[in-house]
Amino acid sequence: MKITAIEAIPFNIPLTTPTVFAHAGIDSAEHVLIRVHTDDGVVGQAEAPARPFTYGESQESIVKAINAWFAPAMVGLDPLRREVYRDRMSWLVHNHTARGAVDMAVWDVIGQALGQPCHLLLGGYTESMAVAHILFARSPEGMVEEALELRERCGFNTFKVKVGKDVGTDIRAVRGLRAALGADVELYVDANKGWSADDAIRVLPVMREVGVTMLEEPTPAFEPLARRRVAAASEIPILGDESVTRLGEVAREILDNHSQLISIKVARTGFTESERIVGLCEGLGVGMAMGSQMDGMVGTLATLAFGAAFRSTSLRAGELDYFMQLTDDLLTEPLVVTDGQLRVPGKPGIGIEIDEAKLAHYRIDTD
Ligand code: MUC
Ligand code: MG
Repeated sequence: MKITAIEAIPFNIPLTTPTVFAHAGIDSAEHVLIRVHTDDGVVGQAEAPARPFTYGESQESIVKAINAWFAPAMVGLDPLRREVYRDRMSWLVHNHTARGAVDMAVWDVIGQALGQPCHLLLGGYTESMAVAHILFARSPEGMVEEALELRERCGFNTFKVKVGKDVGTDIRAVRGLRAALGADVELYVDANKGWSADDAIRVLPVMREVGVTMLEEPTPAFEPLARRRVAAASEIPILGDESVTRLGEVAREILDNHSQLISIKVARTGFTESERIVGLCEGLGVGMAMGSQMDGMVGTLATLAFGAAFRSTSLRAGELDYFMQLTDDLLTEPLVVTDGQLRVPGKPGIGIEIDEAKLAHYRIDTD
């Protein structure tokens, strides 16, 4: 089998309400659907989300990276030769989600060609994962209301609380959530680099008091002394996210002891590099959580396939419900979180079945 073409289709889906977090936010899901075509008719798919605040990518830059650099490097290759295409794509710096999506779409080709789901090809540890719901920045009362409503409706037991805009609001939010949800619910926080080291150290006693289990990216990713101070002061493990966008950064963060847990986002490291990150973390005794690059349903299926494949990535609840913030999506069968869990569909490849009418409606590259 040979890769014959790679398509990059930008599409926009409005959100129900704008997503806001410490340093940025989005009003609509601006993503690119990647399709890897092969000479025997199998088409692999994946989603690249444009997240300029983390990777500097836009829909336009993703389409450009695919058309100008990644597609020419891949066309003519046997999709099983993952080390060859990894090598051929490695000269280009950045372009994380464009590269990640190409990699996952090739895995989708392989799964479909073999008639096997990707989570089985990768490891096949489990068929479902617990889902963590992300509470984006709004009033503390609004967060409490949302958490109670979603726990009732979808059975969530784990909540990630967006903090990092204002320390006073952050404290009211975590205290309010703990009081409303009780002791059995897991709470962790993500500051998206929004705190200074002083802010982080100031809120630590409150985070301990309310039983926060992880502090995600508390301070700016590339301020080593601030990170060292916070890591030294914190009994709560720090979960690296924006600071660990590729394998070498994961190694550096762990060796510097700035992060004691690693967020794996397949949107940025695909399946091939994410597998290496899993091996590195396991070998060093560092835990992982499956993060969301604010994935739509297509991206969520990929995160789920990878997370369910390994014991170490399925131990913690994965961030697998951002699609609920979108007014619509592209799959023929929408994903539903039940009893706080999402089940792997079990279809060959990643299991992505696109509703072509919806894609035609939301794509922005046609008149
Ligand atoms: C998250 O919760 O980690 C926000 C910025 C980013 O890079 O990812 C998100 C989602
Ligand atoms: Mg994060």
